[in-house]
Amino acid sequence: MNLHDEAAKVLLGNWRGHNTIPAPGLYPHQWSWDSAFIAIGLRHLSPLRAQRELESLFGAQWADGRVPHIVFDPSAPREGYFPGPDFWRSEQVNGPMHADTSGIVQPPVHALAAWEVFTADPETARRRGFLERLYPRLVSWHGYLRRSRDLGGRGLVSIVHPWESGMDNSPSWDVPLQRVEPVPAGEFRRRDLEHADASERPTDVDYGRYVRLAATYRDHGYADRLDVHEFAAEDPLTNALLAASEDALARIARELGESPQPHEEEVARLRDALSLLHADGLFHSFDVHGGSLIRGGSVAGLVPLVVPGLPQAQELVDTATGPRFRVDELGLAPSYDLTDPLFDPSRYWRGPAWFNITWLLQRGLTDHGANELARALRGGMLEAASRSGFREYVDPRTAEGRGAHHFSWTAAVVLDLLI
Ligand code: 9WN
Repeated sequence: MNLHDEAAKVLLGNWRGHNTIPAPGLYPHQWSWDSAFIAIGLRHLSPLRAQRELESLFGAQWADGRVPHIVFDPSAPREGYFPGPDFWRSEQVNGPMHADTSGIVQPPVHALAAWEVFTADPETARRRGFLERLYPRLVSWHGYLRRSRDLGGRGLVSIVHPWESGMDNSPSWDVPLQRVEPVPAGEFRRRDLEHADASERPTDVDYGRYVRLAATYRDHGYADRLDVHEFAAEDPLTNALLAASEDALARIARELGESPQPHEEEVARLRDALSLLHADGLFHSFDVHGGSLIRGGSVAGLVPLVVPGLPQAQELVDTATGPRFRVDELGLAPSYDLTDPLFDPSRYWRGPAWFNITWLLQRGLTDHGANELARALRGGMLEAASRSGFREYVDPRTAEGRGAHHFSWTAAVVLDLLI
């Protein structure tokens, strides 16, 4: 089988009727930013399914506009993933008729995906009213982030849980997490370790802190007030993807005969606000409680390359190709600075290369005219996916596979790169 057909097999094998799971076993439900990347690949196999992927996610949107990070599949075992629906108790906020979901969010890459899905088959999308129905929901999603998550009052979105970054155990969170008292490991049961090697996952202490933060949020009715959240960070990846998604909303608005202007203004505003996070050749998260930048080497700091017209783009290219990331040589983006003692090539977001992030960088580099480097990343991703067999992440130095097998967004970005 060639790489295209193998990728299609992974993606179609993970389809569950209305949406795609990230991977069998470890992730048996629908995840928010996974669905966006999945839709970007799936549009090449079935534009209709790609539309449904996003529609099913937004079908579980909360009344306040938030798009939950997990939508639980009622036909999957209730205890198959921890923390499951009995932990999050979303029905206490949304009522029993609403889908069971988590109460936190993930990076807002959905409008960007919606536009890409539309372009794959505008005729079917127009006939089905795909953008007409999704546009107000996307606007309300961004409105939630802008309105309820500017916890630092600086015009940037704060994430309130490491899971919201999508980069759960990134070393960026080590310092702010020190303030959080972990729930003892005996008080919850980790289901992830039934499917993945413990040396490639977060530690029990990490999990204890994740559980504490999520339970506190839940016990306050998912209220977004700084005194509820012990963890609050203005993350460059979240804010950069919001800007890129606002740019996509401007295109969507134009297609629908609406004014793109509010979205264009929002892109410009976020581009300026992001400069608050810029130092030493890349962007950093800002620890709202600590009142300072978390200086380190997370690849999240390179993701602002996806922001159109970013003034610091050349600096980011220099950092990406310098000793800390060596993306030109590796063809992949390590999730953490290779030269930092905290770099770990196998442990999740502390070093391994991930395909969605490398895809975003490749896209941003193309937009900023760094075509040769973008081509190197394309080649690196295709080779690593083929060699590892669509694993969740890989050792950035050897492309040896790590984490889950048959991982959906790995297959999705491969399909997108091949077409
Ligand atoms: C918690 C599904 C998700 C991704 C995240 C990744 C991982 C979950 C977990 O898997 O997180 O949300 O159980 O570890 O870190 O980026 O969306 O693929």
